[in-house]
Amino acid sequence: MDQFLEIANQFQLNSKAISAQNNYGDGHINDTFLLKTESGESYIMQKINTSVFKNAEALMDNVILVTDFLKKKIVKAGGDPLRETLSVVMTRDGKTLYRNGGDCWRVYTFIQGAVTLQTCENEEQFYASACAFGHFQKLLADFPADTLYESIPNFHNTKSRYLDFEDAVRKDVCGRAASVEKEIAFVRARKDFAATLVDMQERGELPLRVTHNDTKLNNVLFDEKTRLPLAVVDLDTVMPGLSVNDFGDSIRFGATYAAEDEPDLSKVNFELPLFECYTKGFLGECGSLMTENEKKMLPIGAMMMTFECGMRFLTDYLNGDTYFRIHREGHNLDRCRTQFKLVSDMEKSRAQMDEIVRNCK
Ligand code: ADP
Ligand code: GN1
Ligand code: MG
Repeated sequence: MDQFLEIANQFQLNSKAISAQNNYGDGHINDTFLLKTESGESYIMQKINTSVFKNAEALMDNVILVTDFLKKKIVKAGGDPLRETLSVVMTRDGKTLYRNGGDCWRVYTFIQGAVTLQTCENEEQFYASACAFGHFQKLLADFPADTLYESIPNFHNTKSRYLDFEDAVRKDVCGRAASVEKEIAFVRARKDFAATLVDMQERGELPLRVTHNDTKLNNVLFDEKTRLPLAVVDLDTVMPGLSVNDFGDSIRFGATYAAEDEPDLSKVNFELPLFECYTKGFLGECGSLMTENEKKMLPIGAMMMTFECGMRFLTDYLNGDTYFRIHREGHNLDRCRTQFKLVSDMEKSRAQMDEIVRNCK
């Protein structure tokens, strides 16, 4: 504890940090702490996972560029720049990060009076999250993409994710491949599908935009009282990407009432009404910026992100759980299975998904 307080006090807090609560939130990559100070303020302190984010300084430059840009737009629209996006707290010597041995730390001011959801509770909230991510996309439509560092190269390149998966099967470092033959076959049967969006982007049929790239429901803060969306957080992967993938990653996580790691697959069902209200909210905010191709490919974006994420969980399971934080034996396999169940459901609902998108345009 003392060690964490010592780190916290390297930052320009309003007063001395007196407690640091670990495991705040439910992220799989960084370590999040809730700080409290002598004068009663709260802050979010994070240990950045530097094996995932290779250049944390460049990553923080991105966060500053994006949040400065957003703050100007928020002020123009009459909003509150301290609650509607993240605010970085600098170290005492004016840096965005504090390095301590091999570890790398940052601090954000705590956005008060907000809640996050770990699973979707109802259609209204999912609709609200769609408006938040759609609005985020709209606000960043004129952000200069070439000023951004690519924090994780090939992040949503599903083709290269497929090659990583085959590599993990071939190496089978933990001897787990034999026990997941069914899941391996599921991925292999969709090898051509994996290339669909990457190929379209390479052919110029889908534009690169500045996207969030990690549009999980728990990366939106909702106002505790009004339940309206307040801020989009977790800006580590804001970089050029596909709009359909931002749409799709939200559907993957939120268009079901089950948790991402639900072990009982009978509870994991893709919910078309949730898909419909997300589509309405997202297109309502940024549909006018999107091309016809982008809109047409929204259902594929949903299937792609769900498939990709399941494949990443399986790859990590085969590699010995070195990327995503796990809390129990077989956790990544459980996560993989929920994703593949959702992909199967979506494949069966494809015609209805297309119809919903057509009706929302
Ligand atoms: P990870 O990269 O591990 O997902 P996040 O940046 O998403 O970490 O933070 C984890 C959780 O902490 C979020 O889901 C949200 O609930 C909460 N959180 C993050 N930043 C803030 C903030 N500035 N104010 C209030 N809560 C925050
Ligand atoms: C990770 O950091 P977090 O938990 O918001 C991952 C996403 C996955 C997600 C699956 C940098 O997101 O890509 O979709 O887990 N982030 C990174 O829940 O790999
Ligand atoms: Mg997060």
